[in-house]
Amino acid sequence: HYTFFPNAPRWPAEKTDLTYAFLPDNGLSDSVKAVFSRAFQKWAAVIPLTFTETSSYGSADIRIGFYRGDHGDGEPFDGVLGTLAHAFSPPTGRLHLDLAENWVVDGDVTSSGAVDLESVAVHELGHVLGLGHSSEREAIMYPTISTGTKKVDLAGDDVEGIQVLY
Ligand code: TQI
Ligand code: ZN
Ligand code: ZN
Repeated sequence: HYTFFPNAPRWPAEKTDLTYAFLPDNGLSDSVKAVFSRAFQKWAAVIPLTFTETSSYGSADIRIGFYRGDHGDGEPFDGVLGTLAHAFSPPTGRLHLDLAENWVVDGDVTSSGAVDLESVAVHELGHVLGLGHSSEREAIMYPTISTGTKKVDLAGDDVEGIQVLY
């Protein structure tokens, strides 16, 4: 079953068109940006919110960046595997990924230690929107994923949870 963060924070009701931006320093490829675009659309398909990329990082609602080790928010990354990424509850909009991972973008995720970017992006966006972890193994918001796995489609439980919030 789905959960929320304590006190069920969500993006404010009057804010239905959210913007997102990528950390300019990362110089991300179009294929990485396309993965996030697809991940946003999974959620946008089931709730009345839209997500639009903006180039003004400073004023974006949701800020996405890859960082290594200690990056100043008290939640340092730990190198290969362990923590892959984290996101903060609404309306913070921070989504950080560990630069040290062997990220796979649209590719073969079965090689050892590979982490599928889209699977992690869909999961972290669930946190950005206000979902906590689910007890259902099929859910995107289930707290673990096997390495070498791709899981990018929302389960009924994810949809129910996000539709309760929005
Ligand atoms: N990162 C944890 C996660 O996103 C960080 C975390 C732990 C967290 N508890 C939290 C974030 C509570 C918000 C609220 O769950 S992780 C997976 C999964 C991670 C794990 O690196 O362990 C995914 C990131 F589910 F696959 F194991 C993304 Cl998809
Ligand atoms: Zn961080
Ligand atoms: Zn999580």
